[in-house]
Amino acid sequence: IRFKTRLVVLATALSCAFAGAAAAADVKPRLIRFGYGLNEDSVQGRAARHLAQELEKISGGKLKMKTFGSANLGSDEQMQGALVGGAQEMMVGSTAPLAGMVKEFGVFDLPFLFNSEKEADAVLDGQLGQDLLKKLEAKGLVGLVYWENGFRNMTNSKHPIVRAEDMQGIKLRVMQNQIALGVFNTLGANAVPMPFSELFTALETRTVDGQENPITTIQSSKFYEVQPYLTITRHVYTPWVVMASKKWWDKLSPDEQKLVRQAAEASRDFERKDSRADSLKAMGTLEQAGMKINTVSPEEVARMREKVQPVVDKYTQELGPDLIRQLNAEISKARN
Ligand code: TK8
Repeated sequence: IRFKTRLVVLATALSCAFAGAAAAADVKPRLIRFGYGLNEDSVQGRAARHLAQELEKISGGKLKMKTFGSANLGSDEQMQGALVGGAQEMMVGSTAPLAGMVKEFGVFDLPFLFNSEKEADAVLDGQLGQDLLKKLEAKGLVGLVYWENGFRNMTNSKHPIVRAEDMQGIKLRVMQNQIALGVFNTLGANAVPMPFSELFTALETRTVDGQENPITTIQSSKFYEVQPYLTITRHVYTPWVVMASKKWWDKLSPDEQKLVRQAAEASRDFERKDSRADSLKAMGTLEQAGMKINTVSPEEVARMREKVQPVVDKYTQELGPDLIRQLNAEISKARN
Protein backbone atom coordinates (compact mmCIF):
# COMPACT_ATOMS: atom_id res chain seq x y z
CA ILE A 1 0.00 0.00 0.00
CA ARG A 2 2.75 2.40 0.93
CA PHE A 3 4.45 1.70 -2.39
CA LYS A 4 1.20 2.34 -4.27
CA THR A 5 0.61 5.57 -2.40
CA ARG A 6 4.06 6.71 -3.23
CA LEU A 7 3.43 5.97 -6.89
CA VAL A 8 0.20 7.95 -6.87
CA VAL A 9 1.94 10.88 -5.21
CA LEU A 10 4.69 10.71 -7.81
CA ALA A 11 2.21 10.51 -10.69
CA THR A 12 0.23 13.44 -9.32
CA ALA A 13 3.37 15.49 -8.92
CA LEU A 14 4.45 14.67 -12.46
CA SER A 15 1.13 15.53 -14.04
CA CYS A 16 1.05 18.79 -12.11
CA ALA A 17 4.50 19.58 -13.45
CA PHE A 18 3.29 18.95 -17.03
CA ALA A 19 0.13 20.95 -16.58
CA GLY A 20 2.25 23.69 -15.06
CA ALA A 21 4.55 23.71 -18.08
CA ALA A 22 1.59 23.87 -20.48
CA ALA A 23 -0.02 26.69 -18.54
CA ALA A 24 3.27 28.53 -18.33
CA ALA A 25 3.76 28.22 -22.11
CA ASP A 26 2.62 31.44 -23.68
CA VAL A 27 0.43 30.17 -26.52
CA LYS A 28 -2.68 32.04 -27.63
CA PRO A 29 -5.40 30.75 -29.96
CA ARG A 30 -4.41 31.80 -33.47
CA LEU A 31 -5.48 31.16 -37.03
CA ILE A 32 -2.69 30.86 -39.59
CA ARG A 33 -3.34 31.10 -43.32
CA PHE A 34 -0.87 28.93 -45.26
CA GLY A 35 -0.79 29.21 -49.06
CA TYR A 36 0.82 27.06 -51.74
CA GLY A 37 0.83 26.87 -55.52
CA LEU A 38 0.18 23.24 -56.45
CA ASN A 39 -3.16 21.47 -56.01
CA GLU A 40 -4.35 19.53 -52.96
CA ASP A 41 -3.34 16.16 -54.42
CA SER A 42 0.31 17.16 -54.76
CA VAL A 43 3.32 16.64 -52.53
CA GLN A 44 2.79 20.25 -51.42
CA GLY A 45 -0.82 19.58 -50.52
CA ARG A 46 -0.01 16.51 -48.46
CA ALA A 47 2.84 18.24 -46.63
CA ALA A 48 0.74 21.35 -45.96
CA ARG A 49 -1.93 19.19 -44.32
CA HIS A 50 0.75 17.38 -42.33
CA LEU A 51 2.12 20.72 -41.12
CA ALA A 52 -1.35 21.91 -40.09
CA GLN A 53 -2.10 18.70 -38.18
CA GLU A 54 1.26 18.66 -36.45
CA LEU A 55 0.97 22.27 -35.34
CA GLU A 56 -2.53 21.78 -34.02
CA LYS A 57 -1.41 18.67 -32.15
CA ILE A 58 1.69 20.10 -30.46
CA SER A 59 -0.06 23.35 -29.54
CA GLY A 60 -2.92 21.53 -27.86
CA GLY A 61 -5.31 22.82 -30.55
CA LYS A 62 -4.41 26.47 -30.06
CA LEU A 63 -2.47 27.13 -33.26
CA LYS A 64 -4.88 26.35 -36.08
CA MET A 65 -3.74 26.41 -39.67
CA LYS A 66 -5.96 26.75 -42.71
CA THR A 67 -4.27 25.66 -45.93
CA PHE A 68 -5.01 27.13 -49.38
CA GLY A 69 -3.73 25.25 -52.44
CA SER A 70 -3.79 25.91 -56.20
CA ALA A 71 -2.49 29.45 -55.71
CA ASN A 72 -5.85 30.45 -54.26
CA LEU A 73 -4.04 33.07 -52.18
CA GLY A 74 -1.95 34.08 -55.22
CA SER A 75 1.13 33.01 -57.12
CA ASP A 76 4.41 32.51 -55.25
CA GLU A 77 5.40 36.12 -55.93
CA GLN A 78 2.05 37.53 -54.86
CA MET A 79 2.11 35.50 -51.64
CA GLN A 80 5.66 36.70 -50.91
CA GLY A 81 4.30 40.24 -51.13
CA ALA A 82 1.35 39.41 -48.87
CA LEU A 83 3.70 37.96 -46.24
CA VAL A 84 5.95 41.00 -46.34
CA GLY A 85 2.93 43.28 -45.94
CA GLY A 86 1.48 41.16 -43.15
CA ALA A 87 -1.74 40.27 -45.01
CA GLN A 88 -0.97 36.52 -44.91
CA GLU A 89 0.84 34.54 -42.24
CA MET A 90 2.63 31.66 -44.01
CA MET A 91 3.37 30.04 -47.38
CA VAL A 92 5.59 27.64 -49.23
CA GLY A 93 7.08 28.60 -52.57
CA SER A 94 10.04 28.25 -54.89
CA THR A 95 13.40 29.89 -54.36
CA ALA A 96 13.46 31.19 -57.95
CA PRO A 97 11.09 34.15 -57.43
CA LEU A 98 12.77 34.85 -54.05
CA ALA A 99 15.95 35.71 -55.94
CA GLY A 100 14.28 39.03 -56.76
CA MET A 101 14.57 39.91 -53.04
CA VAL A 102 17.72 38.04 -52.03
CA LYS A 103 19.75 37.50 -55.19
CA GLU A 104 21.82 34.70 -53.61
CA PHE A 105 18.80 32.36 -53.86
CA GLY A 106 19.68 32.29 -57.55
CA VAL A 107 22.32 29.66 -56.76
CA PHE A 108 19.55 27.04 -56.92
CA ASP A 109 18.84 27.93 -60.54
CA LEU A 110 22.41 27.19 -61.61
CA PRO A 111 22.12 24.07 -63.80
CA PHE A 112 23.66 20.65 -63.12
CA LEU A 113 24.79 21.52 -59.60
CA PHE A 114 23.59 18.60 -57.49
CA ASN A 115 23.87 14.92 -58.44
CA SER A 116 21.53 13.59 -55.79
CA GLU A 117 18.86 14.53 -53.26
CA LYS A 118 21.36 13.74 -50.52
CA GLU A 119 23.71 16.48 -51.75
CA ALA A 120 20.84 18.94 -51.92
CA ASP A 121 19.73 18.12 -48.36
CA ALA A 122 23.29 18.63 -47.07
CA VAL A 123 23.59 22.09 -48.65
CA LEU A 124 20.07 23.23 -47.77
CA ASP A 125 20.23 22.12 -44.14
CA GLY A 126 23.91 23.12 -43.86
CA GLN A 127 25.62 26.48 -43.45
CA LEU A 128 24.89 27.89 -46.88
CA GLY A 129 21.20 27.04 -46.96
CA GLN A 130 20.65 28.36 -43.44
CA ASP A 131 22.58 31.59 -44.12
CA LEU A 132 20.32 32.22 -47.11
CA LEU A 133 17.20 31.78 -44.97
CA LYS A 134 18.54 34.35 -42.49
CA LYS A 135 18.98 36.89 -45.29
CA LEU A 136 15.20 36.87 -45.78
CA GLU A 137 14.58 38.56 -42.43
CA ALA A 138 15.84 41.93 -43.63
CA LYS A 139 13.24 41.68 -46.42
CA GLY A 140 10.31 40.97 -44.12
CA LEU A 141 10.24 37.17 -44.37
CA VAL A 142 11.16 34.40 -41.93
CA GLY A 143 12.55 31.36 -43.74
CA LEU A 144 11.85 28.22 -41.69
CA VAL A 145 12.72 25.06 -43.64
CA TYR A 146 13.31 23.76 -47.14
CA TRP A 147 10.97 21.23 -48.71
CA GLU A 148 11.93 19.25 -51.78
CA ASN A 149 10.57 20.38 -55.12
CA GLY A 150 13.15 18.24 -56.89
CA PHE A 151 15.12 17.58 -60.04
CA ARG A 152 13.44 19.26 -62.99
CA ASN A 153 12.71 17.69 -66.37
CA MET A 154 11.28 19.05 -69.59
CA THR A 155 7.92 18.52 -71.23
CA ASN A 156 6.67 19.92 -74.51
CA SER A 157 4.04 19.51 -77.20
CA LYS A 158 6.37 19.42 -80.22
CA HIS A 159 8.89 16.58 -80.14
CA PRO A 160 11.26 14.66 -77.88
CA ILE A 161 14.37 16.57 -76.78
CA VAL A 162 17.26 14.30 -77.69
CA ARG A 163 19.88 16.95 -78.34
CA ALA A 164 20.14 20.52 -77.08
CA GLU A 165 19.38 21.62 -80.66
CA ASP A 166 15.89 20.17 -80.27
CA MET A 167 15.05 23.05 -77.94
CA GLN A 168 15.37 25.48 -80.83
CA GLY A 169 12.06 27.18 -81.48
CA ILE A 170 10.36 25.77 -78.39
CA LYS A 171 8.54 28.43 -76.39
CA LEU A 172 9.40 27.29 -72.92
CA ARG A 173 7.86 28.62 -69.72
CA VAL A 174 10.53 29.19 -67.07
CA MET A 175 10.41 30.39 -63.47
CA GLN A 176 10.72 34.10 -62.92
CA ASN A 177 14.37 34.89 -62.57
CA GLN A 178 17.29 35.98 -64.73
CA ILE A 179 19.32 32.80 -64.34
CA ALA A 180 16.54 30.46 -65.47
CA LEU A 181 15.89 32.78 -68.40
CA GLY A 182 19.58 32.91 -69.34
CA VAL A 183 20.05 29.15 -69.07
CA PHE A 184 17.17 28.19 -71.36
CA ASN A 185 17.75 30.90 -73.91
CA THR A 186 21.37 29.81 -74.11
CA LEU A 187 20.28 26.21 -74.62
CA GLY A 188 18.35 27.45 -77.65
CA ALA A 189 14.78 27.63 -76.34
CA ASN A 190 12.60 30.71 -76.47
CA ALA A 191 12.23 31.19 -72.70
CA VAL A 192 9.11 32.88 -71.32
CA PRO A 193 9.00 33.73 -67.59
CA MET A 194 5.54 33.16 -66.12
CA PRO A 195 4.05 32.35 -62.69
CA PHE A 196 3.21 28.68 -62.17
CA SER A 197 -0.44 29.55 -61.54
CA GLU A 198 -0.86 30.54 -65.21
CA LEU A 199 1.04 27.60 -66.63
CA PHE A 200 -1.59 24.93 -67.27
CA THR A 201 -3.78 27.30 -69.27
CA ALA A 202 -0.77 28.60 -71.17
CA LEU A 203 0.13 25.03 -72.16
CA GLU A 204 -3.46 24.17 -73.02
CA THR A 205 -3.94 27.21 -75.26
CA ARG A 206 -0.46 26.73 -76.75
CA THR A 207 0.66 30.14 -75.55
CA VAL A 208 3.81 28.20 -74.70
CA ASP A 209 5.00 24.84 -76.08
CA GLY A 210 6.70 23.48 -73.01
CA GLN A 211 7.77 23.79 -69.40
CA GLU A 212 10.12 22.19 -66.92
CA ASN A 213 9.31 20.80 -63.47
CA PRO A 214 9.89 17.68 -61.37
CA ILE A 215 7.87 14.64 -62.45
CA THR A 216 5.86 14.76 -59.21
CA THR A 217 4.47 18.12 -60.38
CA ILE A 218 4.07 17.01 -64.01
CA GLN A 219 1.84 14.27 -62.64
CA SER A 220 -0.12 16.11 -59.94
CA SER A 221 -0.72 19.14 -62.17
CA LYS A 222 -1.86 16.84 -65.00
CA PHE A 223 0.52 18.35 -67.53
CA TYR A 224 0.37 14.98 -69.33
CA GLU A 225 -3.07 16.00 -70.58
CA VAL A 226 -1.55 18.79 -72.68
CA GLN A 227 2.12 17.76 -73.08
CA PRO A 228 2.85 14.55 -75.03
CA TYR A 229 6.65 14.59 -74.60
CA LEU A 230 8.64 14.19 -71.40
CA THR A 231 12.42 14.36 -71.49
CA ILE A 232 14.37 13.37 -68.41
CA THR A 233 17.14 15.95 -68.11
CA ARG A 234 17.46 16.51 -64.32
CA HIS A 235 18.99 19.82 -65.37
CA VAL A 236 18.48 21.50 -62.02
CA TYR A 237 17.34 20.67 -58.46
CA THR A 238 15.13 23.38 -57.02
CA PRO A 239 13.83 23.57 -53.43
CA TRP A 240 10.77 25.13 -51.86
CA VAL A 241 10.96 27.35 -48.77
CA VAL A 242 8.40 27.40 -45.97
CA MET A 243 8.14 31.00 -44.82
CA ALA A 244 6.33 33.21 -42.36
CA SER A 245 5.52 36.89 -42.48
CA LYS A 246 8.07 38.71 -40.30
CA LYS A 247 5.45 41.29 -39.31
CA TRP A 248 3.29 38.48 -37.96
CA TRP A 249 6.19 36.40 -36.58
CA ASP A 250 7.40 39.28 -34.41
CA LYS A 251 4.03 39.32 -32.64
CA LEU A 252 4.34 35.66 -31.64
CA SER A 253 5.65 34.67 -28.23
CA PRO A 254 8.93 32.69 -28.13
CA ASP A 255 6.86 29.61 -27.18
CA GLU A 256 4.64 30.06 -30.23
CA GLN A 257 7.63 30.58 -32.51
CA LYS A 258 9.18 27.41 -31.16
CA LEU A 259 6.04 25.40 -31.90
CA VAL A 260 5.81 26.72 -35.46
CA ARG A 261 9.47 25.90 -36.08
CA GLN A 262 9.04 22.43 -34.63
CA ALA A 263 6.01 21.68 -36.81
CA ALA A 264 7.83 23.06 -39.87
CA GLU A 265 10.75 20.71 -39.23
CA ALA A 266 8.40 17.75 -38.91
CA SER A 267 6.74 18.74 -42.20
CA ARG A 268 10.13 18.92 -43.91
CA ASP A 269 11.00 15.35 -42.96
CA PHE A 270 7.57 14.11 -44.02
CA GLU A 271 7.64 16.02 -47.30
CA ARG A 272 11.08 14.88 -48.45
CA LYS A 273 10.21 11.25 -47.82
CA ASP A 274 6.85 11.60 -49.56
CA SER A 275 8.39 13.46 -52.52
CA ARG A 276 10.97 10.73 -53.10
CA ALA A 277 8.40 7.94 -52.89
CA ASP A 278 6.01 9.84 -55.14
CA SER A 279 8.74 10.52 -57.67
CA LEU A 280 9.32 6.78 -58.10
CA LYS A 281 5.60 6.20 -58.67
CA ALA A 282 5.04 9.17 -60.97
CA MET A 283 7.11 7.77 -63.86
CA GLY A 284 4.81 4.78 -64.22
CA THR A 285 1.72 6.95 -64.00
CA LEU A 286 3.00 9.31 -66.70
CA GLU A 287 3.84 6.40 -68.98
CA GLN A 288 0.38 4.95 -68.49
CA ALA A 289 -1.10 8.35 -69.24
CA GLY A 290 0.50 8.05 -72.68
CA MET A 291 3.46 10.40 -72.40
CA LYS A 292 6.38 9.58 -74.66
CA ILE A 293 9.37 9.55 -72.32
CA ASN A 294 13.04 9.72 -73.24
CA THR A 295 16.20 10.33 -71.21
CA VAL A 296 19.01 12.51 -72.52
CA SER A 297 22.28 10.61 -72.76
CA PRO A 298 25.19 11.43 -70.44
CA GLU A 299 27.15 12.67 -73.49
CA GLU A 300 24.35 15.07 -74.34
CA VAL A 301 24.14 16.26 -70.74
CA ALA A 302 27.88 17.02 -70.99
CA ARG A 303 27.24 19.06 -74.16
CA MET A 304 24.42 20.97 -72.48
CA ARG A 305 26.67 21.68 -69.49
CA GLU A 306 29.30 23.09 -71.81
CA LYS A 307 26.75 25.24 -73.61
CA VAL A 308 25.49 26.87 -70.42
CA GLN A 309 28.94 27.39 -68.88
CA PRO A 310 29.04 31.08 -69.93
CA VAL A 311 25.78 31.65 -68.01
CA VAL A 312 27.21 29.88 -64.97
CA ASP A 313 30.37 32.03 -65.21
CA LYS A 314 28.37 35.22 -65.53
CA TYR A 315 26.23 34.48 -62.46
CA THR A 316 29.22 33.21 -60.48
CA GLN A 317 30.53 36.78 -60.77
CA GLU A 318 27.17 38.32 -60.00
CA LEU A 319 26.29 36.15 -56.99
CA GLY A 320 29.84 36.26 -55.66
CA PRO A 321 32.72 33.87 -56.42
CA ASP A 322 33.15 33.24 -52.66
CA LEU A 323 29.58 32.04 -52.31
CA ILE A 324 29.96 29.71 -55.30
CA ARG A 325 33.24 28.38 -53.86
CA GLN A 326 31.50 27.66 -50.55
CA LEU A 327 28.63 26.01 -52.42
CA ASN A 328 30.94 23.74 -54.40
CA ALA A 329 32.91 22.87 -51.27
CA GLU A 330 29.71 21.87 -49.42
CA ILE A 331 28.58 19.79 -52.39
CA SER A 332 31.88 17.91 -52.72
CA LYS A 333 31.89 17.27 -48.99
CA ALA A 334 28.43 15.66 -49.29
CA ARG A 335 29.48 13.81 -52.45
CA ASN A 336 32.49 12.09 -50.88
C1 TK8 B 1 4.40 26.36 -57.33
C2 TK8 B 1 5.78 26.64 -57.95
C3 TK8 B 1 6.32 25.42 -58.66
C4 TK8 B 1 7.64 25.68 -59.37
C5 TK8 B 1 7.40 26.44 -60.66
O1 TK8 B 1 3.85 27.53 -56.84
O2 TK8 B 1 7.07 27.62 -60.60
O3 TK8 B 1 7.57 25.85 -61.73
O4 TK8 B 1 8.31 24.50 -59.65
O5 TK8 B 1 6.48 24.37 -57.74
O6 TK8 B 1 6.67 27.06 -56.93
